[in-house]
Amino acid sequence: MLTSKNLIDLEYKYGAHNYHPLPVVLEKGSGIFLWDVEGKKYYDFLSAYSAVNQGHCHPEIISALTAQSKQLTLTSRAFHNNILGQYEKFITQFFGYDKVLPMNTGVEGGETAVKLARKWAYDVKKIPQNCAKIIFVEGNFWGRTLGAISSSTDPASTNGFGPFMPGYEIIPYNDIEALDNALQDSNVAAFMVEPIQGEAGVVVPDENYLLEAYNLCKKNNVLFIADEVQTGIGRTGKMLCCDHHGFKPDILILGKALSGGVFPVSAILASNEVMLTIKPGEHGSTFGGNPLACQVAIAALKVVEREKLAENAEAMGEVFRTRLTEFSNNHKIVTKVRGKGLLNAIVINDNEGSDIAWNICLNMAEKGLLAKPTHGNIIRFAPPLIINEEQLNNCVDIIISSLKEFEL
Ligand code: IF1
Repeated sequence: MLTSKNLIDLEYKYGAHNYHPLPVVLEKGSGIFLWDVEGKKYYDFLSAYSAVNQGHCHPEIISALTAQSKQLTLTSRAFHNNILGQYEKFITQFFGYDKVLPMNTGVEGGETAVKLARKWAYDVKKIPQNCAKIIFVEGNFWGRTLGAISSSTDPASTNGFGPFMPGYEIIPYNDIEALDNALQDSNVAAFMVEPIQGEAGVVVPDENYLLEAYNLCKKNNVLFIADEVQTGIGRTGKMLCCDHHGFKPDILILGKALSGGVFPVSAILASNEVMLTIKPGEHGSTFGGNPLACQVAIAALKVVEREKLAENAEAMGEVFRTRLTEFSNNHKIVTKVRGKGLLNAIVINDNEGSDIAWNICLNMAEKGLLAKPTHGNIIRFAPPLIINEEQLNNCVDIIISSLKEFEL
């Protein structure tokens, strides 16, 4: 029987060293729970970075996966398959768009959105060829490809990977005046933004920022691209985070929980005017729109809707932030509590370089709760959206008990 240590050693010896995981080796997941190879049980408070909103191995998603897996898994798009059209109708009506372009990972969703925006700029807005600009914000994260890191302001994402993609402009997040100024350039095709910045540490903009940004884009004939790969599918207390602000993005990017963590599925949704600028043979992917992914995504979305997971995220998030804010008001170790729905984070009172947040996460793991720091002193808390109030309060008890052990 291979122990956690044996398995970690195997990864170290034979795998790339492109991650620094917590020293926990998981072998089973169900609902909000995970078990390691020694049989220790944990509450999952990361949800694979919001890919497991429906809970681990949700039975309805698994049965959709297994049924289709015995029928047909992949044809490529060289031919039609009997599931794709039904999925495309389902998801476009579910979110209220004309069309969907199916891909696999979140970053492919971002790359597709950038390509669509450029095509639309040249074909519809009539921007001169190769002059289209996309506006991004500081602190953004949309994946690891060269197209994605070209918009990054995080040295850990960019150092040593240049040269970078031209046609990008980066402005401060949550700064309407900066966006207004950037949009004066008639060559701007689109503004791409996360409604809440996940990787940056669950950075929530001012309440009116997103709608004002959207209205500025409309005024300047610029596409608003919402990267809802992490905030979407119920995570922030609405089906989409943009739903809190009363507008529909021109291009919507979904991923992660679109499959409930069961399979890589991403989707880009847009109007006919935008989507039909890409012609046959101009974009796609081997696995994009495969029947397995389509069935899994239909099941995953139905679960979120029928189990009212967005509503539960809203309610449980209030409980979480209320208790952690009350703790923070009376203990110096936590300087800030922020988030929306069940996408939350606490800022630990230390300089970014120290490893208090890491040690707090190790301490919580000992106590049976898994979370991981981002950017040194910020700990993100994002449990599956199925968590109930009793379980949530048990988890907050664990979190507070660990924080108290590191009180300043
Ligand atoms: C890893 C971070 C989170 C994303 C948003 C697109 C993507 C992501 C808003 C790309 C992916 C993942 C990547 C994953 C860890 C996780 C992450 F810490 F890396 F930054 F969530 F914050 N848009 N985020 O958050 O989607 O191509 O990965 O499917 O280990 O790199 P992807």
